[in-house]
Amino acid sequence: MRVLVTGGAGFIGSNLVDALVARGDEVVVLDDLSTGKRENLAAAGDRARLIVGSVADAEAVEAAAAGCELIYHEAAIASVQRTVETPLDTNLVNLGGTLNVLEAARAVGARRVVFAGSAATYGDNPDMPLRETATPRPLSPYAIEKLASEQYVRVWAELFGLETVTLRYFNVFGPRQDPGSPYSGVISIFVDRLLRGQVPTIFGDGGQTRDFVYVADVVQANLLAGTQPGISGRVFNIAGGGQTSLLELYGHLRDLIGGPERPAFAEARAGDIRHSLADIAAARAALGYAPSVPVAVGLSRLVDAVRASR
Ligand code: UD2
Repeated sequence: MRVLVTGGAGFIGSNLVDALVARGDEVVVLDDLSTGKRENLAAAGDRARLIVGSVADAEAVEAAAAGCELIYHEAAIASVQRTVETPLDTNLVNLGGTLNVLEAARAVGARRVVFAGSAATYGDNPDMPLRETATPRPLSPYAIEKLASEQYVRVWAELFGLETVTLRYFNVFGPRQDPGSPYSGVISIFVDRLLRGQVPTIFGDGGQTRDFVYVADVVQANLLAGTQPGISGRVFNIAGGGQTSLLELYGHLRDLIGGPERPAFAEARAGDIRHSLADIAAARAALGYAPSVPVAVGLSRLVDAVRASR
């Protein structure tokens, strides 16, 4: 089948593209290469066709979607910081882009749209483990853009009979995640620093926890969400379903790479959430999702991949 992946040259998108190509799909990628990279599509070869364009451009989205049965909408400005600094711009991409994708899906007669939502929509909701029914408490423009997108996605299923699914990603890590900004995923930053012989910095006391999920499991969830019948209009947490503290994380990476016994410590980040843990029962029951890569194994695979690429 022909599948569109917006943001398909990015971290999560390109890992998904590889899996779609491997199962024999013909893949169209729409990516403006603002953070995505052409080389992320090298492994996919000519079974993935890259169209350079933005999801904020309705015509480009519709052209890319032509003939596609299934659409994965992974494109977004993922930097929370940028959404705080320039919300008018990021809203055009993160919310306007979602609406463009839904309208393009309708125009070309696509069967289903799978949307990349975010755990950011929960904000500082303390009801751990977080269930999809927990009250959203967005704390940033980014979280609002993802939450409002989810609502469009759900309502488009009700209004127009398009099949739609939202996957709320927790802290995703793995190969191709860019460590380039201070707000990049903590695992990408720590691996990069340790491999360069530098000392990573933990913000706060390191007792904060996250529900890390290896990108291959996020890909698994997407493949299931693209095909499973009877799930239209629903929202699912996609996470590992466990908690890892930053101190534990540092310990795992030190075992794999080496480095000083203790990392550096700096003041906790303003607005940092203390704990995050997903309830993944809904994804297990309705999608058949079962995370298969424990954090320690994912870290080892990531370190091997980053070493191989240097
Ligand atoms: C994640 C998402 C973000 C948003 C948010 C919602 C990522 C990369 N970010 O932010 O987009 O959805 O969840 O809650 O998935 N840290 C350090 N040292 C570093 C970098 C980070 O100690 O060099 C800490 C940081 O203060 C935090 C933890 O590591 O306590 C995780 O940070 P993160 O930026 O990877 O992800 P998070 O959960 O803040």
